Amino acid sequence: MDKLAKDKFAEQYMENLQRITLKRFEDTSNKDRYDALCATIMGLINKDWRGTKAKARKERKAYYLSAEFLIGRSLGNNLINLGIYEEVKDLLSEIGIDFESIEDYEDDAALGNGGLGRLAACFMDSAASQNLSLVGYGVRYREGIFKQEIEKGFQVEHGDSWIKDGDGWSIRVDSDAKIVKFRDQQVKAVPYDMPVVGFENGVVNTLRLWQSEPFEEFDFAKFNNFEYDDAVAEKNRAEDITRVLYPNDMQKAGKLLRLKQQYFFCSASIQDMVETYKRDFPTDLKFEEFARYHVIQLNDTHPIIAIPELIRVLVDENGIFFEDAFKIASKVFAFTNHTVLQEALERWSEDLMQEVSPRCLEIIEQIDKKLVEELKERGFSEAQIAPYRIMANNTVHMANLAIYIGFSVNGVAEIHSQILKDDTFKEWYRISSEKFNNKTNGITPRRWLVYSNRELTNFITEKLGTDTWKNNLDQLKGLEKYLDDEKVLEELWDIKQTKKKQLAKYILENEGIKVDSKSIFDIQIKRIHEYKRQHLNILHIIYLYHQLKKNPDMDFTPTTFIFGGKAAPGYFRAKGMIKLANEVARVVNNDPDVNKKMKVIFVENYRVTYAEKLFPAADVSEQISTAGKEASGTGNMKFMLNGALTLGTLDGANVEIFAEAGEENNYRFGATVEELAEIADSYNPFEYYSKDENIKDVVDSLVSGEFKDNDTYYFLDIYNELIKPQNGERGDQYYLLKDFESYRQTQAKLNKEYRNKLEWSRKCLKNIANAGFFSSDRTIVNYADDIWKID
Ligand code: GPK
Repeated sequence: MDKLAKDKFAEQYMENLQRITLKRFEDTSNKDRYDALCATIMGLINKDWRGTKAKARKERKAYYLSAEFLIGRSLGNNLINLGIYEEVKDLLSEIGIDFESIEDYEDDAALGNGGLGRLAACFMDSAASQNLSLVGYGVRYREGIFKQEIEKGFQVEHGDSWIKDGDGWSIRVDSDAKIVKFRDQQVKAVPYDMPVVGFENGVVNTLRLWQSEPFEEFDFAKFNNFEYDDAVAEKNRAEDITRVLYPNDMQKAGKLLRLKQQYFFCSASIQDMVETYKRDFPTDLKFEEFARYHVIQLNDTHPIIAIPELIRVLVDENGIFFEDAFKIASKVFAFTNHTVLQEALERWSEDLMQEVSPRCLEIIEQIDKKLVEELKERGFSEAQIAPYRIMANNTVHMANLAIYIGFSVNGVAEIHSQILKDDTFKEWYRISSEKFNNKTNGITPRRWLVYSNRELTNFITEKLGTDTWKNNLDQLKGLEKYLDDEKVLEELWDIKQTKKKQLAKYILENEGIKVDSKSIFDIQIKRIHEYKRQHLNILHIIYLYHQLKKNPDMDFTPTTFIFGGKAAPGYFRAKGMIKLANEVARVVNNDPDVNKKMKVIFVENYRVTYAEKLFPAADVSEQISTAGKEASGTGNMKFMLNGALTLGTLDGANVEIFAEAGEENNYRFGATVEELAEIADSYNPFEYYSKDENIKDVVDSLVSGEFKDNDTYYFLDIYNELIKPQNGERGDQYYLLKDFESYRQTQAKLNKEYRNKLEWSRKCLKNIANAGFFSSDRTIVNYADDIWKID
């Protein structure tokens, strides 16, 4: 900003502050000051926003349909992308406002569960930054993911009404409201548009989130008739649809309300596209050309109902023949899969589908019929057709619908996309191999480095002699010339120390525990899940604890083990894992024999804003999922970019991280997908338990009374799962005991090697220098070039 722009910004800010509050400056609260800053920024970007919209009119655009956008805070990120972060901070400080205290006023927009939702947010940032016309469509949940409190070591869930004090980053567009018709109910879908500011390029894209509302706020006739309850019932029923985000990731909810949410936002979005198309091409309207202007990326199975909805709108409301509508749809839709876990692949019962939209169900039946005819024509038998069926046993198989109609099916990392072809969707791959492709995930370097690690950002800019790397992340490769420069390696080490001290301070303030910032920061932050194996990490901590108890002078580099993550409220075992982490933390942290050498922290309410402090401070990135189960992971990339070394299995994007940065610069352990496939039928965890003393010791400690679960049977449940067959399945579904020894040895190796500061720092630099591939700028350009065909 030049002097003029700065003065103008300051003037606008003061004007907004006064207009919003009617108060004297001295009397304004932090909340007032935060609100005024939002308003000023919204004013500043308004022209670019309108400009971007105008330019993209009548152009081919991509639409990202996603039930989740895990945005976090917007203030800092928007200022960074506008290129005015430092200036605004200084400017505020000149008028006596501390930026950080007003920044803390912003609630996270936590409209997602984890990786899938955060990926959508990173994609929006990258598309705008790469000047790509991408419109995001989603749900404006009034309640985001629950707030997690840890009480006595247990997770307790609380509501997250993030917009109760207003929402400075949205514009309500009443004129674009739609009517969504369910079998038994009609509601208004009101769009709230959020700006997506591109990185220093004048582009502002749009994320449009739909909120459900009644047609009439209040039924006065009923009220006058003394039917008070009925008067508000209809309003509540309408608002219920977007009331709350379902807090399970990787698990189909199977609930009517959830399907209603999906149909709600998909119907509104499809109507929006069709209406806009008709408005933009009033005279020369040709629906055959709809696919020339629209490509819709379906973020997992949740928005797949958009397919029958598009066909419905074309056929029923625009007089198109079914066959033609089908053809249009098959050029418009592309599908991304995010998991191979069967429990996440949505299948809806016909009854529920009927409850939500009988017409869509009819269309799905028609599509299934067409599929069956086609396959019969190709000589497939009934039995051969079965795995392809979109409707079978009174259920609708959403993934099959998307793969049949869609022109593209992609996984989110090389290994994952291969498993889709070999296993999950192998039948489809046999007949439609051309649809299958990979798009390895990425993360936006603006939020995950420039914003959250100012120190490392400055270091990189100084070393590269330019800051053009911020949207050309491959340039980080240039850092390799410092791999043997001891001074630079020390500088990098010191930056990590700074970030660790900052985190230690934050942890003391928020968790009330003092940690040694000189210790190794070993961090596992992600949703709590058996396949992610936080309990492998915990069992190993118990092992170390017992070793240190026996031998306090053991050769061991002090380590702080940090966990963070939420469990789905109905996921018993995951909640047990949280209790176990907290209980081990309590025992270890309070044991004076060991607590100078190790500490265990479970951070409360892990979320985007906490993540921004954790990633930059990590020495070790725990990516220890069972090989083949983690589709990609994206936290692994955030750690890498911030100079942490990966302790991980050959799973998801870890494989590509090892390939880019060199396995020798990270810590790989554990069985591979192939090795696990080989032993799948013969694996006997009990053998590992009885033959390996270390394993026996830690597994037994789950039920010995050393760690207390307050009679919830959480720990017994974990114990049983590890060594006993469970309803017909063998124990240890996720091969913890199989991988334990390999994990133990690899931990021991890194624990030793950490002491060689220069060598460690060299590995960190090597990782940072090779993190360029994991920019979501690269991912989004891959989508744009290969799938969307937009420039
Ligand atoms: C996958 F299927 C799902 C889901 O429902 N939620 C979710 O967050 C994650 N994911 C994968 O588990 C990660 O491996 C992946 O990196 C992320 O989606 C983004 O693709």
